[in-house]
Amino acid sequence: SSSDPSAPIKMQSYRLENLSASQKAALLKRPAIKSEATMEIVRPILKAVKEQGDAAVLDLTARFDKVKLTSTVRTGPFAGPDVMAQIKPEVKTAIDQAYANIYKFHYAQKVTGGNKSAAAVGAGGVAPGTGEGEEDAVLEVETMPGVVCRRFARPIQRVGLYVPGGSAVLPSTALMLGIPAQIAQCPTIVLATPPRSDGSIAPEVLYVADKVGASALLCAGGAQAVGAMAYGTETCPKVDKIFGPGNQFVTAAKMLVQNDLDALVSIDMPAGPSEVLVIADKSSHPDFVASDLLSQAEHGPDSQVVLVGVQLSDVELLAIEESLDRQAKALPRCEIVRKAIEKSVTVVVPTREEAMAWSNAYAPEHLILQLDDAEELAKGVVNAGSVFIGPWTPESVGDYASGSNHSLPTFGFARQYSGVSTSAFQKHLTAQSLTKEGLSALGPHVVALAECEGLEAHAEAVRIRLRKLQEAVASA
Ligand code: HSO
Ligand code: ZN
Repeated sequence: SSSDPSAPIKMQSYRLENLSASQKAALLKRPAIKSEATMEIVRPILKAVKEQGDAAVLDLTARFDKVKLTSTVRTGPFAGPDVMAQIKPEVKTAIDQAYANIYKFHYAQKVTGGNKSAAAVGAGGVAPGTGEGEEDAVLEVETMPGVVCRRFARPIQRVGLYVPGGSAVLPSTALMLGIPAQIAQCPTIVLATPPRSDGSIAPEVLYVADKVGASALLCAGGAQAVGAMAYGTETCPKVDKIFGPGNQFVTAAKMLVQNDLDALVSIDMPAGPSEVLVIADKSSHPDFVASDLLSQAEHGPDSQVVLVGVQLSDVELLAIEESLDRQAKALPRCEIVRKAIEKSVTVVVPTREEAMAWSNAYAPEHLILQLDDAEELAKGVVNAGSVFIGPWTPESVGDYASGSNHSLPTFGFARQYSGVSTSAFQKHLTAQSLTKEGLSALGPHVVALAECEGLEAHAEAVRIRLRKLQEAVASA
C-alpha cells in the first residue's frame, strides 16, 4: 500500500485459463478472520454487562464511545419537533419512500406461502404500520381422512435490532430491520445504536425508530449493546433474537451470546465484511461497472469486491480500470476505497456460464449482472444474498429503497443462509387435530412404530384411546 494519493487504485487481475486449481481456490476464499483474539476482548465485556447491568453499559460507553450518559434506555416517541427540524426535508421524503417500498415487499412475504395470496391482500391496499388486515396465513393439510395438520406463524416476542454507528449513520439499517419486525408484529422491539460524541442519536435514526414502532432505544453500541439485549438490564428489555450488522466486536458478541444458555437468544446470521461480485461483458458501460465496485469498496477497508469479466479484451478491461481509478480519486472516502480495491480481484472468463459458475462458487452477498440478457443469466444463480439485474439496477437501490432487504449473508454463507426477511421475525408453529375416525385409522401405525422403538408408554397412549373407541362401538 502506498501513501502517495496519486498512486493508481487498481484491482489485481487474472485470466481464468492461466489459473491453477489451487490459485482458483485461493481467489474464491475470504481472508481469514482472527476471531479468537476478538472473542477474548468481548468475553469480559459480556460478563460485566451480565453481572452489573446498566452500570456496566454506562461505564463501557464512557470507555469506548467517550460519552458519559446517565441512562442507556429511552422510550418513544423519539422524534419530536426538535428532532424533526434537524432532518433535511429531502431526506425525510426519501426515508418515507424507502419505508413504503420496503414495507410493501416485506408485507407480501408475510402473507405468501399460505392460504391467502399476496395479490389478494395487496389489492385491498393495506395502510402501512396499522396492522390492519394483517391476518396470518395458515397452511392446512388433511394428510389422511380425519388427520389435519396446520402450520402458522407467531411473532418472536422480543427482538433486538443493532444499528451500527461509527463512520456512517445508518438509518437505512434501522429501516431494513425495523420494518419486518413491525410487519411480524413483534411486541417488543429494542433498537440499539451507539451515541454520537455529543451523546445524541442521529435524528434520522430516531425518525425511523418512531416509524417502525420501536418500544425502546438502547443508546449503546458494540459488545455491550449486544450483551444488554441478550441478558437484559434494569432498563433494557431482554430479547429473544438479535439482528443486525456490526464490527468484529458486535459479531463476536452475537456469536458468544447465542451459545450462552443464560441468554437463550438467537441471532440472524453470522456476519463478515460486506461484498459485491459484478459480472460484466463488452456490452457493459465501464463507468457503471466501476461505480458499483466502488460503492461496495467505500464501506470499509476489508470490503470484498470482485469483478468477473466475460471475454473482456485487455483494452476493455483497461477502460474499466481507468474509470475505477478516476472515480475513486474523486471520492471523499478515497483512502478506504484504496485499501479495499488493492485486495480486490478481477477474473476474466471465456463464457457467461463460467462467470456464473465462479459467482456460485464464491457465493457473494450482492451479485450484480451488468450485461445483456441479465434476466436470462439470473436463472443460473444458486448462491447469492441478493441479485441486481441489468444495467439500471445498481446495488445502491437495494441498499436503500427498492424494497428488498440489505441485511444479507456474507463470507460465503449465502450458500446456506437467507437475508433478513419477515419470516426471520416469526416462528412457524405446527398443530394437528384428529377425529375419532382419524385416530382409529392412524393409531395402529403409531403403535407399531412405538413398539419398534421400544417406547411402550407412547404405544399405550394410543391403545388406551383405541380401546375406548372399541368399547363405545361394542356398547352401541
Ligand atoms: N451495502 C450494505 C448496506 C448499506 N449500504 C447501508 C449503504 N448503507 C450491506 O448490504
Ligand atoms: Zn452499501
